[in-house]
Amino acid sequence: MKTVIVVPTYNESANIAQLVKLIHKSVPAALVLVVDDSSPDKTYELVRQLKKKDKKLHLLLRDRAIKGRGWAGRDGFLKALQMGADVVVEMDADLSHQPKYIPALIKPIVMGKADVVLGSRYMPGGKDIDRPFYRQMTSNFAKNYLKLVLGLKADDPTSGFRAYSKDALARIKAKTLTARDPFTVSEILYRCYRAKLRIQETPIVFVDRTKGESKLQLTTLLKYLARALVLRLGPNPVA
Ligand SMILES: Nc1nc2c(ncn2[C@@H]2O[C@H](COP(=O)(O)OP(=O)(O)OP(=O)(O)O)[C@@H](O)[C@H]2O)c(=O)[nH]1
Ligand SMILES: [Mg+2]
Repeated sequence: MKTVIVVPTYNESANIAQLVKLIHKSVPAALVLVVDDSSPDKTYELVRQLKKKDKKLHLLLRDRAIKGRGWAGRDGFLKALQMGADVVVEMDADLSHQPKYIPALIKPIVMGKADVVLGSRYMPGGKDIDRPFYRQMTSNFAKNYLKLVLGLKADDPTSGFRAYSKDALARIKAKTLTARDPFTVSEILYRCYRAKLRIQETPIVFVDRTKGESKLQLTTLLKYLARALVLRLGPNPVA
């Protein structure tokens, strides 16, 4: 089974080399596809350099004018399928998602027991970083709200560390994913539920980024809550 690890990047030059190294260590046979939106810090240049000595490293360079975590992920999925992937993993580049968990994420799919596996911070064995109290409240509320509004049963519906089978990406019509930004994780999971895919979770310990800058703002999070409602009230996206 061919595995492709999709890593969307925007200004991750401080992290990408270390991440690629750790991915190879954890899953030596897997290919890594960095999807960079022409980062101002030239993350893509660094990847180009690394690629010269690393046949398992690939780069999908997108125009900055269409930048976005969601669209980058979607284009990464499509490219991974073109590359012949049977299993596609998506993870952040900032080392919050530790590559050592990749084998546990892909195993249920390889064994034919799941279509989608979520790396979960909120199940026994999993852990979120120690955030300030208000941040914990927000993420807890967001999680429960999404579960209620979208009917999701997962412990960690907003986790961005996930594995999908090739068939899962076809069933959710990855090509037609609309969310340009990080709301994409909710849109995708909702589609997985509507497509009645087999979803499993495996515990992960989430580590706070130590290098590079955060891109998520509180106001954005509030907008997501409204968008979840719109998604739920709209037509079945996988019909
Ligand atoms: N290609 C691409 N990647 C992006 C974009 N925005 C964010 N990313 C990447 O998506 C991943 C998650 O983004 P983060 O900024 O870490 O978001 P976060 O984890 O919610 O925030 P932090 O608290 O800073 O970790 C990282 O690998 C980013 O580099 C974008 O517009 N385009
Ligand atoms: Mg992050």
